[in-house]
Formats: sequence, C-alpha cells, structure tokens
Amino acid sequence: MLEQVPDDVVGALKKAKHVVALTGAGVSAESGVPTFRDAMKGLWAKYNPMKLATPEAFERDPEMVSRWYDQRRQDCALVKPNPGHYALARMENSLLERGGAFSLLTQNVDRLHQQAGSRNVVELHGSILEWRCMKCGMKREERGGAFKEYPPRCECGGMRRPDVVWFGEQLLEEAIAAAERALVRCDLFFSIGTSAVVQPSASFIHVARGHGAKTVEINSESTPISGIVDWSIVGKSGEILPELVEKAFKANPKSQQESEQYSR
Ligand code: BJW
Ligand code: ZN
Repeated sequence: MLEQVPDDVVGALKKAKHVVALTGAGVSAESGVPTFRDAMKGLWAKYNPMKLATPEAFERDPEMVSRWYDQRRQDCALVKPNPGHYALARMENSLLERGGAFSLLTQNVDRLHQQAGSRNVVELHGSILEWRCMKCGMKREERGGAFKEYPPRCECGGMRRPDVVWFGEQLLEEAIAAAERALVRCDLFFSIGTSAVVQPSASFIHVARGHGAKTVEINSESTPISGIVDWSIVGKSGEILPELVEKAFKANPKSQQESEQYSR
C-alpha cells in the first residue's frame, strides 16, 4: 500500500509522552456513518443539519427532530469500528505500556471508539445512544429498535431527547474540564476527521499549541487549521492511522530499544 505518513510524524509519536487526539465525524465515515454535513441524504435531504441540531428545532417540531435522531441511532447499531478506530485504541494501549498517557476527545456521538477498545474517551457532544427525559432528567441507553412514538416519552410523561449537545447548548462541565486537563499537558496533538469549525473543539489546537505541543492534522480535505499544524496529512484516517501506529509501535528490536530508552 502507498505510504502516506511522513517519518517526522512517526518520530514525534515515538517520543511523545502524552498524546491527545481530537476526533470528528470523518473518523467514522469509513464505518458507513455519514459525516455531519453529509447526514442529510435521502429522506432528509431537504433539511439543514445546522438547523436541526438545535434546541429551537426540537421545540418547534419534536416529532421530526426525534425521528431524525432515532433513525441515526438505529443506523449506529448496524455499523462497526473501522481500522482508524482500532488504531487509536492501539495507540492508547502502546502509550500506556511505556508509561505515557493518551486522551481521546471525540465530537462523535456513535460510541465507535469505545467499541474499538479506547478507554480514556471524553464524549464532548454526548451520545446518540443515550436519551434523557426533559422533565425528570432520567437517562437511559437505547439499543433496541425504533421508538413506538415520536418524541419518545418517559414514564413520568415528559418528552425524551437524545443526550447530545446541540448548537447553542453548553458542553458538559466535566467534559470541558477533562479536555482542558489533557490539552495543557500534551506534547502531541492530533486533529482527525473534523472540519475544525465547531466550537469549542475547534479551539483545542490553539490551547495545545500554546502549551508547546506539536500538532498533526489527518483529514481527507484541507480545513481552516491545515496551515497552522506542524504536519497536515491529507488522506483517510482509516488508512493513515493504522500505518502511523504500526510504524511507531511495531515490536521490532529497534523500537523495543527505543521504548527501553524512553522509560529510563
Ligand atoms: C475525513 C474522512 C476520512 C471525511 N478520513 N477525514 C465562537 C464563535 C462562533 C460561534 C460559536 C463560538 N462558540 C460557540 C459558538 C456556537 C457554536 C459553533 O461552534 N458554531 C460554529 C458553526 C461557528 N457552538 C456551540 O454552540 C457549542 N456550544 C458552546 O460553545 O456553548 C457555549 C456558547 C454557545 C453559543 C455561543 C457562544 C458560546 C455546541 C456545539 C455542539 C455541536 N453539536 C453537533 C451536533 C451533535 C449531535 C448530532 O450529531 O446531531 O456536533 S453539530 C456537529 O458538528 C456535531 C459534530 O460533532 C460537530 C463537528 O463536526 P465534525 O465532526 O467536524 O464533522 P463534519 O461533518 O463537519 O466534518 C467531517 C470532516 O471529516 C471533514 O473535514 C471531512 O473532510 C473529513 N473526512 N471522511 C479523514 N475517511
Ligand atoms: Zn421523566
């Protein structure tokens, strides 16, 4: 296969102590999950996701918005993690094995990172699998078939909504705090498969850079941060990440030596 990862990036990962990866919809694209901006296909083609992912849209038309989310929730149950997800899980394990640290900050709501084995995952925008009652706050994971009514109702009679973060809503305080802690400590920051325009995640790269981290972008297209990062790799995360992780952590005598050197 064509080699796409610059040696410098492999070198940076080999010597990194604390890595942060910020991921977006592009990482799940090769699993068959439409990216956010591609999500309005077929039946939903006439809707604008920027307008649908808002509290105002739910208030105006809870039936339609909850149907859209329920369709996406059920689609998530049909897909599997791809090589990019697995490579990130391997990156975490390999870093932990040599005494390093890894934090995965994801904007994705599909839980595919956890399914692939990633452990230290911060769900910045919540999860589409969790639905919460807007009246009593009861939250429950939903893995079954389609809801019987839209919007689904709680036992208390309240309307239930997906436990995701919509435009104009605050991210969970714990998520922001966990992201901040990781960003100020990391020495290598990856932005992977995200259009890098939705705040506050879009500003994470500046925090990491401001604290001295080297930065890498992996994206199939260029984005507003492509000119800012130390290395921009244009390509599919499902191809780039396995190549990168294989090269940085392969268990050959040389890398064994390097990891011993590192732990001294
Ligand atoms: C591949 C690939 C492959 C494809 N391999 N790559 C400051 C200035 C201006 C505005 C604001 C601001 N601060 C806050 C705001 C408002 C707003 C915002 O950012 N607006 C911008 C649009 C300007 N932010 C918020 O409201 C946030 N809240 C907040 O900050 O609260 C405080 C506050 C509020 C209001 C004002 C000021 C302060 C909340 C944001 C919540 C976002 N929620 C969503 C929906 C979640 C539920 C759902 O899924 O429906 O999250 S929106 C949507 O965008 C979703 C995504 O997680 C998020 C990011 O999208 P992502 O992941 O980047 O996906 P795409 O589709 O955009 O891009 C995919 C990328 O992958 C592309 O680049 C492809 O090239 C690439 N790709 N295949 C590698 N195989
Ligand atoms: Zn309730």
